[in-house]
Amino acid sequence: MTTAADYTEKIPNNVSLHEDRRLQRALESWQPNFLSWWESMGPALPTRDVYLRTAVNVGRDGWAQFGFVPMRDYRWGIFLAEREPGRAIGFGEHKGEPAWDRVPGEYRSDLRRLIVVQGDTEPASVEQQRNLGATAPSLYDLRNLFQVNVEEGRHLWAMVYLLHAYFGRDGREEAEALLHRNSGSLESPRILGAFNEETPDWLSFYMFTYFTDRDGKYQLGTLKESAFDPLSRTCEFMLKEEAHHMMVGTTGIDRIVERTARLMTENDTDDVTGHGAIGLPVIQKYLNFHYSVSLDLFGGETSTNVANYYTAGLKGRWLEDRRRDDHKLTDDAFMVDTLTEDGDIGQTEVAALTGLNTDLRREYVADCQSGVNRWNKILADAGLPQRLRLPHVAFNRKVGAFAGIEASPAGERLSADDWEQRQGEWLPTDVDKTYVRSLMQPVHERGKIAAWIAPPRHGINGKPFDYDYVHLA
Ligand code: BYC
Repeated sequence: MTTAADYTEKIPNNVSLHEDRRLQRALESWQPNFLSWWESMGPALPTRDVYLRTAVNVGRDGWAQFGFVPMRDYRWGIFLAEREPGRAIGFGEHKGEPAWDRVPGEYRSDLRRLIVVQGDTEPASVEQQRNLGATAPSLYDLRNLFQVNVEEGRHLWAMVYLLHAYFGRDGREEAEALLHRNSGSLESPRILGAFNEETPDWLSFYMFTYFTDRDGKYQLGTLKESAFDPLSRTCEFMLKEEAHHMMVGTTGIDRIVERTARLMTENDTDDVTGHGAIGLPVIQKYLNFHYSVSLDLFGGETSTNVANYYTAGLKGRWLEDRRRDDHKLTDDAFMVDTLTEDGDIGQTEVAALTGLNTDLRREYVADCQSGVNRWNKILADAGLPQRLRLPHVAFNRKVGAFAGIEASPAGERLSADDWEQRQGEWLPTDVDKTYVRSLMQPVHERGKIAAWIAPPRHGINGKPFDYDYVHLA
């Protein structure tokens, strides 16, 4: 296998697709369905072409090319990271055995489930972001939105390739179903909660790319450890693209906080609504919402599913090879968040294997905190005393140990009545959402930017901020 993509083929790939005519034909017959899904559910704003990155190689250097591409002609390809010769399974009961090139019969349905769940999130996010182009704060931001969208489309291709190549007829059926479920649909919604929420404005978009894409980073990190080598290699390459999505979220919120802080200090006020910006309390509420729905994406605090996935070698831990233990965990214990017998929010010790969702979530929480620290530094540097915070893990949860209770962002348990009365202090209200939406007026003029966000420090691929990143139709 070479690392470079073959762009002479209908479906660019580095998996020698031409050597397997049946698979090639099957994927070529899925391709028009993907394209019609993209036309009807992908970015709604008509464009002529967009300055986009396209993956061309999976090697360390020069893996992507930049250029103007009509989005419909984007070359969605199939790329697996280079094979690591002699790769051995790193954890679970098969630790030390050679990694698998095929799917072992006994793990077929679990592996398919993991791949389908992963695959389902990718088109879901494109659907959620479909209408954002109409209100982009600048051409730079518009281009980043489209970059994220086309790459999520490619990540769908990555999972569809695995389904077609390794799961026969049920794999092909699952690949079709990935295009039929839709975000927010009542009849056939997307599988995971956060992917049925709306992304109606750009504050939500940046929060989503910060918090929800970051779940993607951590889940892909665990699947990269998988004993099933094609899954491992595809996730490794997806993580490379994912870094840009993280950057979009992190710097997007940086820039909103920066703009708000500047207007607060210049005008000596906490209330920036009169200046067309987003006040810190509203930013905090959006943060609370997106963080808490993203915590739900890790599943329950304790889970037999995750224990089974780990033991079987299907899904590892974040940075598995840096952990200093036996990588089997059969005799280990782990503290997880729980509701105690008295109904208090506390912790309890469980078998380490069943606590692995909590283990991953903790890595994620620490990473989320680093963004909050960055935004607080922007506030501190502006001489402001206000700070943003991550809410408590029990706040606004719909999955896991705290799904049945209500808690404040500080982690105090609340009665249903208290929650009803006070949730508007912590989650975006209709008034907040209407205000944020009122700010979402498109700025599609080269070099210009909306009043509620600061310009970025750097453009894309060495280009300036005022580059014509998108040519509208
Ligand atoms: N909503 O044993 P449990 C990304 C289900 S994001 C609805 O507690 P488990 C991206 C669960 O499926 C990354 N249902 O947890 C980001 C199970 O159902 P079954 C996506 C939920 O199974 C931005 C039952 O509840 N990738 O890439 O250990 C843009 C009991 O579950 C939810 C993955 O998630 C929920 N929030 O963990 C674009 C990786 N949570 O099986 C892309 C693959 C749980 O009993 N998925 N349930 O019918 C997994 O590893 C696991 O399925 C989960 C759940 C982490 C999702």
